Amino acid sequence: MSAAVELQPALVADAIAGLSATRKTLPCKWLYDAEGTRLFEAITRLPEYYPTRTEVQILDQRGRDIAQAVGRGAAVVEFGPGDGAKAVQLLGALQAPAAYLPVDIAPEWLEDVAERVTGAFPHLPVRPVVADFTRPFDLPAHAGGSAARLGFFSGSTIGNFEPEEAVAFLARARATLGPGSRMLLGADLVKEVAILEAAYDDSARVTAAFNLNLLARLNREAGADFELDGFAHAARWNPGRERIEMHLVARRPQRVRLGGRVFAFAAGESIHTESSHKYRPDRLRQLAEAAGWRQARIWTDPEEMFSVWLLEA
Ligand code: AVJ
Repeated sequence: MSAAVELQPALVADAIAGLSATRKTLPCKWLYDAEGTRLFEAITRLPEYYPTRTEVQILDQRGRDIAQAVGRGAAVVEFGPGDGAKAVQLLGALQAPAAYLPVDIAPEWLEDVAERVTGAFPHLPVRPVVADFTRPFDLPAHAGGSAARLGFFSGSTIGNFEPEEAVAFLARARATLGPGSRMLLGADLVKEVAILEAAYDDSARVTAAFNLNLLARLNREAGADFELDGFAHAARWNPGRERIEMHLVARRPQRVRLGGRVFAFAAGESIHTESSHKYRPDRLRQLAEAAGWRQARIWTDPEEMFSVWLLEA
């Protein structure tokens, strides 16, 4: 029996829009289907991919200091909890957290996260919130009671937004979390180009597989006919915008069908699939302030690879 995978109208629409542009592009959120999520988790364990382990190290080594700065009884609202491992780490460090509210667009994931956190903290109220946090949303009324809210946005996912989008996200998060709230934010820092490029072009080629999986997904869920060996993964540092860009570069001229259209590629033409902005602390502080937040604290690892910020509304 052939696996009848349903076409995803939103994916088809985004792909048509992105591939019709002069500089072809696809939104990075589509990288995370089941296979993409599995590959991303493998990326976080690669020797070259320092962000996850460095952030975990900061949360671990500075946990007491972070807990003191946050204070007792915070209701933690996590934007994009992943597998929930960092939530368990943070909740374990905080003093008497009042509740945990993971926010994600994928309900199946939220159930796994809720189970994991409840397994670790059986008495902690856990209230999953199904929402796309790249758009405005409200928390359920009374979620977390009257406890002060602590937003948690880890992994430098903030870097996947354009800077203007990052400001818009931070401003919306401030409104969603409400008066007197705080935000714990993980952000990757500008560093030597060789380290950055290796982190996004690893020698085991896991990141290449992660990027190319997007084309396989378009074939499965958007009815496209990409030849997977027709494209190569590339990770490039853009010095003007201080960001790593992932591209899928056509190895030869080709035509691809998708959604009843044909898209032509010249040899060397690329699809821009993700930007991962790296920040200098001054610049991120500006963006946070433009969104109405004040920096209360900033923690980094000894080599200043990664940063964790406590922002106050
Ligand atoms: C989604 C921000 C955690 O940009 O570093 C990893 C995604 N892309 N390797 C990042 C990613 C390629 C990652 N984050």
